[in-house]
Amino acid sequence: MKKYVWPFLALGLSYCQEKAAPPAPVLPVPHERQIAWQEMQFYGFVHFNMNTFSDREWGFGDEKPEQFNPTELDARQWARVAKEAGMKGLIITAKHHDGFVLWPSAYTEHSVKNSPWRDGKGDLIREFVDACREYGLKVGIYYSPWDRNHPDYGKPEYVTYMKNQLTELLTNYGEIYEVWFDGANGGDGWYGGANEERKVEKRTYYDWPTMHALVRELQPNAMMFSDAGPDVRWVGNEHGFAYETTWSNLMRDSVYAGMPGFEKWAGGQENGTHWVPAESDVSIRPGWYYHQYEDHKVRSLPDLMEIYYHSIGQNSSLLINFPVDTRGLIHEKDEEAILKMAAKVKEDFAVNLAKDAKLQASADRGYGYEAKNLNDGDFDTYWTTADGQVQASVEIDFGKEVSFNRLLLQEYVNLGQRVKSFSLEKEANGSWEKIAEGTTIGYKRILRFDDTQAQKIRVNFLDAKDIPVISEIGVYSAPALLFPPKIERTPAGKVSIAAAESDLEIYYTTDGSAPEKGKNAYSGDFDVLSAQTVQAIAVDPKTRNVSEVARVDFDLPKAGWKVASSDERSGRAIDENIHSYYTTENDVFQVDLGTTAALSGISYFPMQARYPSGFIADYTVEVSENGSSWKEVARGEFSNIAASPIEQYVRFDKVPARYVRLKSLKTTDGNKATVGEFGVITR
Ligand code: FUL
Ligand code: CA
Repeated sequence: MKKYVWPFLALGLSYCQEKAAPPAPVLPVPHERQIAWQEMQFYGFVHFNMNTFSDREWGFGDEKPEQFNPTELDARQWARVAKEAGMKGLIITAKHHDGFVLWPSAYTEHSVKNSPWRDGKGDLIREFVDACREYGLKVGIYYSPWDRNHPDYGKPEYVTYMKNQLTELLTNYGEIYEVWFDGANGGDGWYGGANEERKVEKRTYYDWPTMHALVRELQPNAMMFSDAGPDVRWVGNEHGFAYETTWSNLMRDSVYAGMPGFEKWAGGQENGTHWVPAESDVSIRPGWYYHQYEDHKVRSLPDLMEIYYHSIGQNSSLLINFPVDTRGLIHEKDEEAILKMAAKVKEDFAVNLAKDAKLQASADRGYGYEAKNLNDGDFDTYWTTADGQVQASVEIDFGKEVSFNRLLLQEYVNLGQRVKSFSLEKEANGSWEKIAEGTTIGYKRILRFDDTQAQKIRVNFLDAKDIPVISEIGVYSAPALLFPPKIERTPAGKVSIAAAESDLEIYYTTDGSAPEKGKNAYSGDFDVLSAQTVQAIAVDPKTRNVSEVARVDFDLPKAGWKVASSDERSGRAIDENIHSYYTTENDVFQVDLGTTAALSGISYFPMQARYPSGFIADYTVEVSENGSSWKEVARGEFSNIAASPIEQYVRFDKVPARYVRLKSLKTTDGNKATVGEFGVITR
C-alpha cells in the first residue's frame, strides 16, 4: 500500500507549485516554419536533369531536349531509398543552369515535353511529388536563377519568366517545404544562340524582394534557401561541413546570393540580426550529377560519418545528394553507401546512457525548469537558470561506471541561440578532469572523444549570451569504425599504405582486383612507376572485421618533372601533396616531363584552403614534343569549381608529349591562377 502514497503526495505538491515565468528570448528567434524545418535535420537532394545525359556538371544551354531520355526512371525508387536512409524530404533540380525543365512548363519549349521520355507526355515533378507523398517525404524544389539557355537571360523579361515558372511549380504540386535558389550565376552561355558572356548584378537583377514575396504568398510554409537565406543559408562549402562555431544568427542584410567571399560569413555571427540557420549540402560522389567514371568514388562510410558529425553535429541540417543515373535510378553503390550510413547513425545513438541517469544541476529556475527536463526525450521541455545566472553545470550520475565517447546537447533555440562555451568533465578520484569542450551548441551539437569510463560526469556551461536554456543532453557509446587505410605515393613513385591504428593488418592489390583479407599483406613501401590502381583494406586482427576498400588511381610519377618557372615554389604543384600550392606568374602552368609519353589527359587539383584564390575556371591544354611548337588539345570550363574545388580531369585523344601547358583563360576570382597539384593521364 505504502508505495502508492508517494506519487499522490508528489501530485498534490505539484498542484500547489506554480511554474516560474519562462526566460525572455534572446533575439533573433526562429519563425514557426524554421522550427518545423529544423526538426527534419536530414534530407536528400536529387540532381537529375539534362547534365545527366550530357555527362556534365554545368550544361552550356545548347543541349537538345532529345538528349533527355532515361530508360528506367522510377521516382518511387528514389523515395524508397531516401525514406530507408532516414531522410525526411527530397529536393529535386527542377531547372539547373542549363535551363532544361523537368515539367511541361507553358513558358518554354526546352522541357521534358519535347523529349523522348514518356513520349513527351511526362511530368517528372509530378512523378517525384507523388512518390515523395507516398513515402511520407516532404517535397523541395531547386530552381536555378542562372539560365544558360534562355535568350532573355540578363533582361527583365527573363525575371518575369522565372516568376511564371515558380508560380507553376508552387501552385500545381501541393505543399513545398523548401525552395532552393542557387548562388552560381552570370557568365557565358548559349542564350538562345547568342553564345556570349552575360553578367548580371546579382544583388538587384532577380528582384529578390518580389521573388521572395511571391514564394511566401504561394507557399507560406516553404523555407527559402540561398547563400543569404532569407530562411536558411548555405554553409559556404560543398563538402558538407559546418563549423566548430556555428551560429544560426546571420547579418542577413550584409550578404547576398553568389557574393564573393561568402565563406567568411558562412559560420553565422554571434550578433547576427536574423535567424538564418545553416544547411550543409554535399554529394554522395565528387560531382553533383551522375558520371560513370565516378562509380568507384562513392563516399565511404567513414567519410559519410565525418559529414554527419560535422553537419548535424554542428548545428546544421544535412542535405545529401544522389546523382541519379542515366537509367533514372539511384545507383546501387549510392544506395548501399547511404543505407550503411543510416545504420551506423542508428548504432552510434542506439542507447542514451543519460536517459536513466540521475541529473542534478548546480542551479535551476524552479518548478518546470529542472534538470529532469534534460533527459526526458522531449525537445520542448528544458532546463534553465534564474535570470542573470549565466554559468551553471549539470552533473550526470550513471549509478555505476560506464564507457562512452559522445556527448549530444540541444539548446532550446526557440528562445534564441545563446551558448558560446561549454565543457565536459568526469569525476576521477574525487576531482574533475576535462574530457572535451565546445563553443556553440544551437539546435544540436555532438562532441566526439576517445572512449572514456566514469560513473559521474558534468557539463559546464561556461559562457553564453544570456542564461543557458537546454532541451536535451545525451551520452552515447558509439562502436569503433574501421577506417580504410591511407595510400600515398612520393614523387619518385614509392607507395606507402597506412592504417588508422598500428595494430591493424593491411592487404592490397595493384592489378585492379579487389583486395582480400589474408591475401598479399602489406609489409613496406613499393614502387608504382606507371599508371596503376592501388587498392587496400584494413583488417582488425581481434574481430577479423574488414574496412571498406581504399583506392587510388596513380599515373606517371613526377620526380623527373620540371615546372617552367624560376619560382622555387613551383615544385609544390607536383609534390604529390594537394595541400601545398603554387601561384603562377602569368596564368600559365607549364611542365617538362623529362621524356615523351603518350598522354590522354591531365588532372588539376585546385588549391585547398578555407580562403583559396586563383581557381582556374576556363582553360586550354597544349602539348609539345620539343618545347617550341605547341598544339592545343583541349579547351573548356571547370564547372562549379568555385563552390566545389575537387580534382578536375581533362581528357583528350592520345597524343605524344614531353611538355604540357595548362593555361588559365579565366580564374573564378580574377586573381593569378594557382595549382594545388597537377598530373597527367596516360590510360
Ligand atoms: C551549386 C551548383 O552550381 C551545382 O551544380 C550544384 O547544383 C550545387 C548544389 O550548387 O552551386
Ligand atoms: Ca527535454
